[in-house]
Amino acid sequence: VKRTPLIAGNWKMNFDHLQAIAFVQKLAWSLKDAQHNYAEAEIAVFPPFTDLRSVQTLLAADKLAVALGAQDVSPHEAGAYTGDISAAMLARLDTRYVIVGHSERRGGHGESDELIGLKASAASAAGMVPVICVGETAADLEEHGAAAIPLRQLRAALGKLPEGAEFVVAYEPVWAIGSGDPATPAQAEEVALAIRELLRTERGDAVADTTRVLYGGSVSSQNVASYLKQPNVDGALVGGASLKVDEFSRIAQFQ
Ligand code: G2H
Repeated sequence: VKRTPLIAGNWKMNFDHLQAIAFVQKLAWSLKDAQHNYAEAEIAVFPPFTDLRSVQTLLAADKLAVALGAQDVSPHEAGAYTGDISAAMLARLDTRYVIVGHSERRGGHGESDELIGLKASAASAAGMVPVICVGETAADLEEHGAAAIPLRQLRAALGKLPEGAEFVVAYEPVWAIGSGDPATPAQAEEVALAIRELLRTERGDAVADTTRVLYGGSVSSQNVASYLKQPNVDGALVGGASLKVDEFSRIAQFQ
């Protein structure tokens, strides 16, 4: 089964809306210069909430084949949730993807497996595709091995996500994030394969064969191709290296 690779740039808390506009314009030129073959990979950027409107407008005007993603979403539909952003609000901005369960939210904001499942479900109900992040810490790795914690996290999220919902899984070992010490391609493949096997048991062959499993954690233009070569790795969630136009553009042309 052929899965279209997804190259996702997670900007985290970087770029105000003016910087975002400048970045996306440069990215558009860079990708056009390179005559990037969009059919081969899907590219998405995940700006902070305050930049989404500006980036949406630019992407629409430029007819650029770059999808828009958000970094988080409220599990609630609407109402008295100060500081939250609803899935409907994001969907109205042509947001296609929503990251849920990034380790910086699991760790830094105490988000539970259950909450992350509810967020995935809210995104899906609004017509978007959740990018469910899973990954083990260095201590987890030592105690349980690589796959156990990611699989527990994914199983919990799937428990809240209705059958038939499209989703993406991003395997991001916490010890590899922003550390410059990425997982080896073989390590990424081992967990990606375990994830796909879990999808097969939980959701059946069609979902297991078509769902994209990304690797994230210190991905760069130097190493991206080595991950994409793995049979069960279908793309990358890129943080630090997605903030430099030329570097992200090279990553997007990983072939
Ligand atoms: C992992 C990744 C993007 P970085 O958080 O989600 O960040 O590429 O900086 O390790």
